[in-house]
Amino acid sequence: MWSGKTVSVILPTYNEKDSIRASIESFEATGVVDEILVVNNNAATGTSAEVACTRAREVHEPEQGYGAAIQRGFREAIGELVIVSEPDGTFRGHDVFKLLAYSDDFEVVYGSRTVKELIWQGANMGLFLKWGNYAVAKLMEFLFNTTSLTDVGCTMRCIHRDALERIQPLFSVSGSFFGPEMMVLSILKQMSMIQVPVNYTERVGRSSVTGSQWVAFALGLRMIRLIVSYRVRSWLRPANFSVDADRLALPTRDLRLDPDDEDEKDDTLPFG
Ligand SMILES: Nc1nc2c(ncn2[C@@H]2O[C@H](COP(=O)(O)OP(=O)(O)OP(=O)(O)O)[C@@H](O)[C@H]2O)c(=O)[nH]1
Ligand SMILES: [Mg+2]
Repeated sequence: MWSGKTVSVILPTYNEKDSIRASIESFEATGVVDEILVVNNNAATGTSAEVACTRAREVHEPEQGYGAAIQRGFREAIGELVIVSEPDGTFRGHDVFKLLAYSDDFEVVYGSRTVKELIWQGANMGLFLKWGNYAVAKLMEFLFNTTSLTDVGCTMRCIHRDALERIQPLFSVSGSFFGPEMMVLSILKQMSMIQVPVNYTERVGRSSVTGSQWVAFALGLRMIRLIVSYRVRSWLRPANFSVDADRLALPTRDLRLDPDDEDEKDDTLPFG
């Protein structure tokens, strides 16, 4: 539980047999996670046996793909705060506290892996990936005039259940660039959001996406195409991305003064 809300962690898995158990245990060790949901996406043989040694729940998603696996997790998770991460050893369970702390004030909290101080030795975040992610994130920030963004490929994120339900029907990407699609949709739906640095460590086992620079470069181009296409579509058909009037970018906790609360007035307006 965090701030009176139940917390779910979704871990999509494909090729993380050797790291998934330790990853689950690192989230369990935080003491604030109520549910750990592993989405087995036709994962390596032996993965289920590792998961069975923990208290995580496992579901099987037959449709192949990073986006398909995470969307299945969103449909299955029961927490009021839903966190997504990867069980490949690159993220640390302890970092849920960074996301949760900001979730008190924001509907969506995205992680960023491009802050130098938190990139560990051996992490797959060399100059090409770091500046590539940073550049595409700045393109998104510029095109949508939104909050400061420094990464478009970080899986680690936290979203409130009611916010998730507003963008869930719009998800269309089942592959590796689902991450930026979710970011763009949360911007278009004018959610309160922020991106915060998280630790990024060395992967256990072979990376299947960003391990090859060519694959990563092609993925970057597809991400740019997706971002630009959403920008153009939202200009041409704004009704498709309309926002409920009462939902306009307020923090999750309404920080405005309660005009009826005399004590609050005294505390916060010493000269008033
Ligand atoms: N590659 C791949 N990953 C999948 C698939 N389904 C789920 N995933 C999960 O997606 C996450 C990303 O895959 P990775 O192999 O770690 O990709 P990566 O090269 O490390 O890419 P980054 O994590 O973005 O740096 C992992 O948690 C996978 O288990 C799939 O069909 N293919
Ligand atoms: Mg990874």
